[in-house]
Amino acid sequence: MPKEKFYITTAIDYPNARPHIGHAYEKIVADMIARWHKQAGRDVFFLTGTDEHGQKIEKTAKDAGKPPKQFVDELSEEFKRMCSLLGVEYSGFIRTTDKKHVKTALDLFQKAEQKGVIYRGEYRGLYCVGCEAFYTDKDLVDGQCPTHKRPVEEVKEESYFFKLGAFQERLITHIEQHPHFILPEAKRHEILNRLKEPLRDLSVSRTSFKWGIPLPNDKKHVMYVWFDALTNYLSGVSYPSAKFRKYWPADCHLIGKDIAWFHCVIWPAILMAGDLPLPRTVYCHGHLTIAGQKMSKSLGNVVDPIKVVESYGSDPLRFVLLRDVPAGSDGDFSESALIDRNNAELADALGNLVQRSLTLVNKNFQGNIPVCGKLTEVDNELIAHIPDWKALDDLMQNYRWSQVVDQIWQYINRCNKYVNDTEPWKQANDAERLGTILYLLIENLRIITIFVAPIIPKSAEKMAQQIGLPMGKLRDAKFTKKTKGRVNAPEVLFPKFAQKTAVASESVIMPGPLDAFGKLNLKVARIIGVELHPNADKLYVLRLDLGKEQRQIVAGMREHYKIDELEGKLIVLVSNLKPALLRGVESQGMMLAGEKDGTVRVLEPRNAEPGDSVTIEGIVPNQGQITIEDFQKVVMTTKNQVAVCDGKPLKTHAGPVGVELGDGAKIR
Ligand code: ME8
Repeated sequence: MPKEKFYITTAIDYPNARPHIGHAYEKIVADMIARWHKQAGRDVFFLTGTDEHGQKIEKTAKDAGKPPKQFVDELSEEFKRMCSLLGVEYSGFIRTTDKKHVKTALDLFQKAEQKGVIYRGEYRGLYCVGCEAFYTDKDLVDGQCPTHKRPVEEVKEESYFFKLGAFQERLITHIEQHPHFILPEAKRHEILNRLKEPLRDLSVSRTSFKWGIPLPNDKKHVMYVWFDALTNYLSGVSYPSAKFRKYWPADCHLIGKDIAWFHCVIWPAILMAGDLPLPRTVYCHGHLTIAGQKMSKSLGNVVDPIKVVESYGSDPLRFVLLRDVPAGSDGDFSESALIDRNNAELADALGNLVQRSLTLVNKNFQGNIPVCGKLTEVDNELIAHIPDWKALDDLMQNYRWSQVVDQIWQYINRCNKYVNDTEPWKQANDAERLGTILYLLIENLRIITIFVAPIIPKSAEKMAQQIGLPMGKLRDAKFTKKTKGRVNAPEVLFPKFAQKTAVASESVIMPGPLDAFGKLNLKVARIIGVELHPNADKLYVLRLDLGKEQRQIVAGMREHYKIDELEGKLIVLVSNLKPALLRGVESQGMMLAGEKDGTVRVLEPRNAEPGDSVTIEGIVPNQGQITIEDFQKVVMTTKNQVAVCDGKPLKTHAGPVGVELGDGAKIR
């Protein structure tokens, strides 16, 4: 019999910044589901990737001073690296700049045109660049984008439209007739409710930017990013090849709650227009918050999953996210919860069970798995607690992974109780009884290893190696009396971590001071002219020489320096700060100075030349422009009369940058 197939996809992430822990969460859940189905013997295809076109990417690449393709090439690699570090074993990684993807997106667009559901018209709308989406007045909160809380742009342009409304009735019928099409249930109700309102046609092309797939018959238009992005689920399995026919329709699109509408309404309509079958389930997971707050760049609380893995390893992170965030709900991530879960449930419960069992087998039976003797009541009770893999599989097929994780850990705890109840260390005089107890422990560890493998794959592999038995499939996760073999010496599976204070712990995983410093481009400049600001009595207007160019800046130095003290001085300029008008005079950058107890002194890059770079060892100056908010996140101070960030000196090639102030001055 051919194997049953299971095709699961995640959202494809925007590579406009490095991956954050929300991205990691989704990939970890998908990986657990995929691994589970593989262990159940199914033929699994697990697709993930990056969503690389659109105005937002075009703009971010431009700000970073890079061509868009080079920009996404670099960041897409970071998403792959994140997967590899997390033990996320995808079968395919699709990029929307891949040739095969572009071909698929165009093919589907043409199919819809041929069906007569695409027409040319004029678009008027309120566009949020952050969401890559249009809003109506009704959607806005205080006149701003409901997600990004910033103003939307009124846009008017020629556009192609997709007749979304033509599919409304079919969509409603499909959702009503397929209770598993949208999960969790609450999301299904929400979508059905929204579908009571008539659907407006969807604008599916843009002329206002270039970074996208040009339309085949009208090249001044590029395809709207969502039409392009959604078709990744087809191109990722090589539409329209035999592989595509094998895996399509997808069994599960696992996505975040914010993009449910695109997946539950727009995507099925596009598929209907292309005469393609609909996915079986769109599962909308919740979002992670960080210590109770929404993650955002402006709050500076974006957690980098790569840093978490570097500090704790991938399995503790996978475990805490699968254990603590209930399936389908929002959940919180904190480093202290990770440490707690790791110490209690990985190290104390599971690690200790393995350690105790293997030590006893090595000590009493020279490592040979003993023979199973007569079973007593306490043994049979333990056996009765072994979860039925078919029941767990049923839960997994219904995306109830939290319940599965919970039942597995209840079982692990039950095994620990068995050790405490039977006290094998007191049975040294009864070799048969001791053998039976230890047999039961090893046999249960064999089964536990199978169950935990999708959750903590790297540790499960180590467990199998220590127990000396090959990793089984799900159908092997049942008690037998026939297991034979030799165990190896136990090694620590889960090191324990000390709980830290909240502040110290944040510095491990939150972006550190040097991340903010990395945004700066600091240059040495010579002051070649000083004038009084015409409209402000605390400000000077300074003319600067930067070697290859000259600039003008406005500086609040009149209370601290006389004109002749500044003329000819070498200073440090934040050269990539967005120019701003200060009381009517343009300032093209900002000069750095320290302040302590009311005394202000400028940073002095002694013996350097105008135009030289000022940086910290190992940090490459940023080529893109920054805002004043970016600058305000940088924390710099003074130590031994030298300017420092995170304890490291700011330097030119001629040496450290001095400041004539005591330690701990504030540099701005
Ligand atoms: O939406 N917690 O990309 P994206 C959990 N390119 N998940 C989160 C999260 C959080 N705090 N923040 C975001 C896009 N996500 C589109 C998708 S699919 C054809 C195109 C989830 O990088 C989010 O819900 O903004 C989404 O599922 C995924 O991360 C990618 O988000």
